Amino acid sequence: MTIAADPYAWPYNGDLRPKNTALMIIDMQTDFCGEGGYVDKMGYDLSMTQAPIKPIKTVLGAMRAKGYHIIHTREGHRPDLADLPANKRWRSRQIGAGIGDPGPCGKILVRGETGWDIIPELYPHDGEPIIDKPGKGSFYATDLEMILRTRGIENIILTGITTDVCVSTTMREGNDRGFECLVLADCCGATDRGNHDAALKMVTMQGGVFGAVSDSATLLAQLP
Ligand code: C5J
Repeated sequence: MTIAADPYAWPYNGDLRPKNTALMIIDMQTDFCGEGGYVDKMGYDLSMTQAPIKPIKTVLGAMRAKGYHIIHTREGHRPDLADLPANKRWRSRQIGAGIGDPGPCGKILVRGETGWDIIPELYPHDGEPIIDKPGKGSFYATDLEMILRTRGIENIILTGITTDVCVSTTMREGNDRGFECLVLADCCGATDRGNHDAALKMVTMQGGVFGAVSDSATLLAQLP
């Protein structure tokens, strides 16, 4: 069982089952795709980070129905900001969206605030793990790897925002740990079209240096 993908039919070994495969939905938070959130405050075009909402919703519904593992992530910091590196805060203030500072959706990227939470359209169901992470990668300073290994998950299908930052970092981290990764191009979005395209192209080099790239229509047509 495989999904048509670039540069190879994924997964590499044809072992694709609900029990060994997870859909990861990365950082679909108001702060990254909603009005008044972090990305909006930085002045970027929200339409690019909102574009994947619909295709993710369709994939999520199909994979839930077939019994695949579903895992969500949120980027954010403790309310006391003890896990916010000074340079991360400084840089965000340079662009007018200081992490931890008040905004229209509460304190930017702070756990418990309105802007930090996952958007209602894609809100997790009970029993679906949510990984709260302080950085861009979903493995760093979280229990994601332990959850994946405990559940016997070998394959990860990546979706979410942003393609070039948190999705790409998570894919690289997962790939280095031996997980077989697939990213769905139309289920991701970036704050810049060129960066979105480049992040996907990078995956396809060297025979699939981080895994493979497909899209939601192909997945939905071929998912066992
Ligand atoms: C960023 C993310 N772009 N979720 N975070 O800072 O990609």
